[in-house]
Formats: sequence, structure tokens, C-alpha cells
Amino acid sequence: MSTSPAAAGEPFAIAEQAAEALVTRLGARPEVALVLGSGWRPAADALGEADAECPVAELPGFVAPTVPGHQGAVRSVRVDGRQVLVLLGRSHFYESRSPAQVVHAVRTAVIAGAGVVVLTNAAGAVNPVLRPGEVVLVRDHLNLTGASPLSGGEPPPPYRSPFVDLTDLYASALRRTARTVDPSLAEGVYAALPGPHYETPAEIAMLRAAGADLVGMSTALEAIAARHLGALVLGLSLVTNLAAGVSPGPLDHAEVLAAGAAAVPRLGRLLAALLPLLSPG
Ligand code: 8IG
Repeated sequence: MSTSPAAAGEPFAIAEQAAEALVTRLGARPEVALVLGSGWRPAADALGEADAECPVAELPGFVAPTVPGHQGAVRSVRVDGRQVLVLLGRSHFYESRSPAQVVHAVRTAVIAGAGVVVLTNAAGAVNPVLRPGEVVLVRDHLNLTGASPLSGGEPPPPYRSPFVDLTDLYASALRRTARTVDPSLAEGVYAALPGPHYETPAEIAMLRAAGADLVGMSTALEAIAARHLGALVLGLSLVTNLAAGVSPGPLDHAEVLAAGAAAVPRLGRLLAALLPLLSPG
């Protein structure tokens, strides 16, 4: 990839175009953006009826997801007075997307007005105390994708330096708010790997030693891009399997989908109660 200033600025320019198209198309400026990962998609319907919905094919720079359980559409929903932009699917690194493509939806949402970004995912449990079906607040991450959404040079004005501080990446204030809704929510460190294969038991043992509680293939790049734009980030992981070596048997994508399906009513209730309480600062 070229590192000329023009190339570095291009993802931001396309996100600006997409943000304008999104606000026009949905007729509302988002306050909170919600990215629905594997297993979380059906919970969107618990948020109430959408005011408007738009296929991502109609928005600049978006590519429709290729993974089952991910949908290429965005919707605008008012949840208890809070304007929420729901992204009904996401792009992953393992779909041969560039880091800029992976974070495009989140960049678009923040530029359109969202001051809070909620990133949901399905994850494997590296920490054996975690149980399939459990929701865990992401406290921090290990970005092991080998990539950054901010590589490629200085973003153009008015965007900040790419040397962004990530000390409170997953905002402690938002985690506190989430625990007021459900005090039983655990917190954990999410290791983001490129995938799409699952890990070997040796890799999971390494991740555990490195401080990971959860492992998955998303979220980290989007969190970095959202924070770079000044948004507060909340990460929610649905544990759908015990990771390799923690699990007594082999892993299976069908197992992931089944655990997600069983948890849907609880996920919907959690999101509906939580979204109206999230404030950008
Ligand atoms: I769901 O065990 C889910 N996503 N890398 N490893 C990785 N991603 C996952 C896993 C897992 N489970």
C-alpha cells in the first residue's frame, strides 16, 4: 500500500461520504453505534422497530459481509430516546478485507455523529472460569492481527495523529454503566487473531499466559479506529465455546451459532436496557 498523504486520507474521505449518505438515507444522526457480531444479530429485533433501514450496498465504501449470521444492512432505531445506529453485520480481516475496510462502518458511524460505539462479538473462552452463553465486558485487548487501521501515514486534518493513546480503549465509565444494568457481567481481555481458523491448544496456552480471557477474530481494529476518532468504546463478548485445549472436544462453527441462538433473549434485554444509558462523556 502507498504511504502518500493522499492514500492515508482516502479511507477518511470515503467514510465522510458514507456518513453523509447514511444520515440522508436514515433521516437521523446516530448518538450510539451498535455493531452486531456473530450470535448477536437476532437480538437487534428486541430493540424495537427500526425507523429506517438501508442496505450497505447503497453506502460508499461498504462491502457486504460474506459470513453466515452477518447481514449487509444498517438500521436506525430509537431506544428509549437514544438514537442508535445498528450495523447488522461486520467485515472481518479473514474475508480478505483491508484494515481500512474492516473499520469503515465504525468510522462512518462516528463521523456521522456517534460518540459511543458498542462492539459485540462471539468469542472463545481462554479463561476456563468463563462459560458458553455468558456475556463478558471487554476490559482490554491484545491486537494480534498484525495490523492497524491507522497504518499508511498521517490522516488528513481535522483527524488526530495516528499515534493514539489506548490506555482506556474500552472505556471504564461505560463498563461501570453496563454493570449497573447487570452486576453479574464479568470482565476480560480479548485476544484478536486474524483467523479464520481456530487456534491450536499451544496457541491458546500462550494466549492464557499472555493475559487473555477471550479469543476472537474481530473488534480490536474497530475499537482502535473508533477511539482514534474520539468515540468511547464498549466491547461485549458472547462466549460461545471453550477455546482449543480448554474444550474437551474439537471446535465447530455450528456450536458457535447454537450457543448464540440460546442466548438471544438475554442479549436483547441487555442491549435494550443498556443503550439508553450510554453517554459519550
Ligand atoms: I465464537 O475459539 C469464536 N470465535 N480465534 N477462537 C477464535 N475465534 C473464535 C473462537 C475461538 N470462538
